Amino acid sequence: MSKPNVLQVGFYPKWDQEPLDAAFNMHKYFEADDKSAFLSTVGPDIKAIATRGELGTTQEMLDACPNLEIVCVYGVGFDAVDVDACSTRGIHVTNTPDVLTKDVADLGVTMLLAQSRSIIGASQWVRDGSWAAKGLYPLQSRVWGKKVGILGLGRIGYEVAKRLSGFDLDIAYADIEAKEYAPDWIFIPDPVSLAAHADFLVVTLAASEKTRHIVSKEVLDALGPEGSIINISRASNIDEEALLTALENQTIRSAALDVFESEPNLNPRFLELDNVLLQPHHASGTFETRKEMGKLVRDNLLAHFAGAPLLTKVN
Ligand code: 8YV
Repeated sequence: MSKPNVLQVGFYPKWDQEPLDAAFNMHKYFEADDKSAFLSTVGPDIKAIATRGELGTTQEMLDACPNLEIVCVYGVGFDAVDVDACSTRGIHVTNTPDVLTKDVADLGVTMLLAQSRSIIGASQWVRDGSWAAKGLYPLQSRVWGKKVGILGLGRIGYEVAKRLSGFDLDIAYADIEAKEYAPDWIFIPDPVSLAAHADFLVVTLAASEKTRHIVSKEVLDALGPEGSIINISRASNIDEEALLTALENQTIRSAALDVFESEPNLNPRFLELDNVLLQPHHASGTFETRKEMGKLVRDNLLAHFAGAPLLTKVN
């Protein structure tokens, strides 16, 4: 039997690419110079799309692949896939939940600590000789004892809260309803009130049209000049223009960000700021987790073409 044709939207490491190439005809969209011409040529034969969380699918891809049966996302976030359009056309969508939760939480906590204790700036102070030339590094605000607001207490938010309570921080959270697995944490459902309460606002919300710019100018104003924001979710959850203005005017203290609206090409205003920690969307980027994510993409594809139940269905 011939191998199913799969449209591969982005790069995968060789430990994923080799088994994918062995089981499927992988058509590498990201390597094509003329993407539209490539889609017109291979589209009618495509049965599956394998994509990455931040890349998702475009309308052009869905339209060019009339025989598409399944979209497999290498990532937990599927906001870049039009799931409703897929459901209407009877196309399955899968993602890679759970396997990445703790790595994403680890990076969020690391970013919070690194930014608030100025780890990058202090390292630079040592490296460039400032320590010897200028003396002691400027003092920073204490972390422990402060208040954290977790915006979205899902799997990742929960792991962030659990870790931060170990740093003697007070935890509050917003979500659509109070969670029974968070008995000691304060439930403040309104994002503006959560920001007003918090010294650190950690954004861990799954992104959708409904959560777009949920961190608005009003939320940033409520966070205030002593407040910091950490985003390990999606850029669309924050009004980036309002965030840049708040950082430039120091109406919030600082930000630590793993995601950006036009990533990987950031708004250059970010690069001018010394009160922001910038990370290249790599919260799930460990060998162990990325291998498990790749395996889930593959196992969902294999299950689909074997007529077996999908492992991690979205729709
Ligand atoms: C990945 C992610 O960086 O899981 C997600 O939603 O954003 C990340 O794990 C990305 O999907 C890998 O391409």
